[in-house]
Amino acid sequence: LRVTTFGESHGPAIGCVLDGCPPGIAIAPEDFVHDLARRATGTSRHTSQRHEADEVEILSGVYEGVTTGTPIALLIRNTDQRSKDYSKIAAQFRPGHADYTYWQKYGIRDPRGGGRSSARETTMRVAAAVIAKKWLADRHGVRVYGWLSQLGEIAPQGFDASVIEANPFFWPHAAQVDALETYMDALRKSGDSVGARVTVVADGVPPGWGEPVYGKLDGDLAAAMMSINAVKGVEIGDGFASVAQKGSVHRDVMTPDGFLSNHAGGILGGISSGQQVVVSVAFKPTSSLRLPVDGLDADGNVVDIVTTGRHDPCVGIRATPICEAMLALVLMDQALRHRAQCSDVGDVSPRIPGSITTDAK
Ligand code: EPS
Repeated sequence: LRVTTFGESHGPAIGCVLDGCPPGIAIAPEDFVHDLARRATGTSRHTSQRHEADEVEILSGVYEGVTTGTPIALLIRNTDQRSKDYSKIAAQFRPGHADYTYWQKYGIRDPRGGGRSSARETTMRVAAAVIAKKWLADRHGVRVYGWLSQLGEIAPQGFDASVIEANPFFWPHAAQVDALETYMDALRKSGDSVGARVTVVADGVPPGWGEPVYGKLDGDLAAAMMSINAVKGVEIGDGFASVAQKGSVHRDVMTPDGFLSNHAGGILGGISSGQQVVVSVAFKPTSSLRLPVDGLDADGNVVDIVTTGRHDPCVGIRATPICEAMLALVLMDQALRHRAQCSDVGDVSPRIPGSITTDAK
């Protein structure tokens, strides 16, 4: 499975091509609405107030409502990219922003709304993954979902999966939502931004997905998550907490009824174990701030930089569907590779039925 996206935040349209998808998956334009709305800007006062229609046009690869096996091309026309004078922003480099490294690499500046470095690019990842999520669910009973597992220094004080979709933060503990609203209101008024952590999981992944050395499931997941704009870290299972653990604690004990823990995050030796796959992703605080700061202009002079516009004070708030998307796309890719190489093997004994009580929280 191969995915690429194209388009700029303030260009005429954004799109993706999803190649290598099996034929026969039922897909209609309505299927994209739910996940695109979950990721969209302007759905609460805590995100950018840009209002995009995010209406998907299926250009190829689907005939009479089902995928044909040929490349699937999806397009979304930008509808709320305000035209403005880009000359000032084009002549400056914001500290912490990719505009400096794009310039160093290409020697060409596309200042229209951040171009490819805008979070707008993630729209098409979510669109492509609608197909992957559907295939994983229908074909393998795999369910991918996630939540915001840290906002700045605030961590959830409880976990109830049923409340995640009922608040603008994808937060798993309803009693804290008012406090998050207050925190975000103060942050927005201050002109600053903050980082966040997103946790995504996949239930129902069978054992055996992933290549043992090159193309490890965890390696592919790390690369996929790191390819999202603003991501600075990825953990599988206990991740960096494993550093302080003893082996006698970290090992997930096997019983005929299930694993007794899931420190490994459902992946052993690059291959899924049949437990819940658990990935958590660190998002940096966004760099487009109203707070003035010294930056450089294109001639190398120090200049005062203040970014105006409709920016996210915490891009992690709407990143849960984006991380779900990358998890689903990687799982579908690995499932297809496993089917290609190992479909003759069948189930081998003993097969442990996942974890007993150890799903991520
Ligand atoms: C973004 C800045 C804002 C956001 C944008 C991400 O847009 P603009 O370029 O118009 O200022 O609205 O996010 C989206 C449009 C989106 O769909 O996610 C940025 O700087 O990353």
